[in-house]
Amino acid sequence: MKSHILLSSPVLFLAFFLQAMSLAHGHYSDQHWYEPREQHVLSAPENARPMPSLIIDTFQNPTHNDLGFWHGAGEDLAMQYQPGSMQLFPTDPDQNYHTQFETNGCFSMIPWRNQFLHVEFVGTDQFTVSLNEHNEDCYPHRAPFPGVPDSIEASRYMMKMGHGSTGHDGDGHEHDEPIREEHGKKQISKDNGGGDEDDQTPAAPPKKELFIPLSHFLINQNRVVSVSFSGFYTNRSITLHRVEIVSSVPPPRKENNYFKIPEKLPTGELILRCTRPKSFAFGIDDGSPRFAQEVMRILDEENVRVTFFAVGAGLRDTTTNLTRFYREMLKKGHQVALHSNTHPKMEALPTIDKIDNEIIQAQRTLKEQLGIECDSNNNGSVARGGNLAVMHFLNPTTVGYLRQFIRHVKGSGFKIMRIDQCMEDPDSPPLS
Ligand SMILES: *[C@@H]1O[C@H](CO)[C@@H](O)[C@H](O)[C@H]1NC(C)=O
Ligand SMILES: *[C@@H]1O[C@H](CO)[C@@H](O)[C@H](O)[C@H]1NC(C)=O
Ligand SMILES: CC(=O)N[C@H]1CO[C@H](CO)[C@@H](O)[C@@H]1O
Repeated sequence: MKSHILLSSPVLFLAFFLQAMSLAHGHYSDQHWYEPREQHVLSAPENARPMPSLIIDTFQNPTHNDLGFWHGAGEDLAMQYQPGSMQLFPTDPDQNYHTQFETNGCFSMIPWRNQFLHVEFVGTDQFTVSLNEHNEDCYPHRAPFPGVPDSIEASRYMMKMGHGSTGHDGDGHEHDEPIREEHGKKQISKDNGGGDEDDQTPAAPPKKELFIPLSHFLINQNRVVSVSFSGFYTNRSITLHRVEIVSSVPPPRKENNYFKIPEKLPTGELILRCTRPKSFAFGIDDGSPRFAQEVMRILDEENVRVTFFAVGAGLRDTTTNLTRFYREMLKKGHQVALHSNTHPKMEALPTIDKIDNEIIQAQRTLKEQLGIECDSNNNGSVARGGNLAVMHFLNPTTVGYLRQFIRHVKGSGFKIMRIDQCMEDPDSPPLS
């Protein structure tokens, strides 16, 4: 059967013209405009896999992807670049690697919304893949930047190649499922200008592939900023070779263990902003007991209500006095909310049960100790549009800034309130 495939092309309206910007610790430099591609029709040869619709990154450059935009690490992720690949050496689930669709505005993923994110890599599959939404203004100097991500567990979307499918080296595969060069990949690399056809390096570790329907990423696909890799459960390395959008996935076959796209698992909504106009809220996380009374005094004197996120284990430890502190804060009209049981990095926990337990134990403790039923920022962020601040009271510096920060926010014309109030939760108490 002969098929003709129409590739939709991005039509980009670049409404924002800005200078250099930075994301976390990564630096953007030497930026390029994304050149809209020409609309073209391709005819695919019989039985060929459809040509890729959009190649995002084949790691031909250490700082830019194939679209001409920045790729690099957030946080302190160690990396090693080689032409054609980027090896990541994660030590922490919060570290992340981004490859951007657009630098100076929002990228619309709508033309590809029925297609698939395809990633080729070598190494562990214990990580998450995120599609990151830009902020409402499509402006990197407005907070929050980036906006919300939706994250997907890579391991669920792996195309696992079967053993013995081509069988010249028997079945002695101790480690991870090998993916053979013969399946699918070569057709994709042709688009790259070929070049590695006789690259038969026998020691090269097998490449792995994953396919994620873009529809599984529940973000506003009209304003996408990047694809990122994060949530590293282990410290085993990952070598990225190719990130692209493709129009189809290989059909289920014996060789790929009858690969089938899994169901989308529900993901929570990540909230980075207050909704009430001119509101501003402090979420104050775990703190050190020795600063608690000072925080209380500042909040009393400044007459603001905040939301505390309490860690269960700290409440159960009577030497911290935190249960008495939070009881008093509740009486004063502050909100106390859940901040896990022992404050681990959730994505680093080995099982879903362990993650659930962190929440369940903390819910139990908040109920027992405080009778509550549970269902990063700085001053510059206010000017940039941020209105939801995460605070701690763990060291004198943050506590020292608290009053100054409150006054700066008030002075900027915001009303400070609890998070449930700034999110206009119908169950929140009226503003005082
Ligand atoms: C990586 O993790 C393993 C166990 O999970 C540990 O033994 C090893 O020391 C870690 N290596 C680094 C560099 O953190
Ligand atoms: C413990 O917290 C309560 C409530 O805030 C406070 O009245 C009391 O002085 C605190 N005790 C110590 C030792 O800090
Ligand atoms: C503590 C701190 O960083 N303060 C700064 C916050 O930003 C304002 C300008 O928006 C500066 O004036 C403060 O010094």
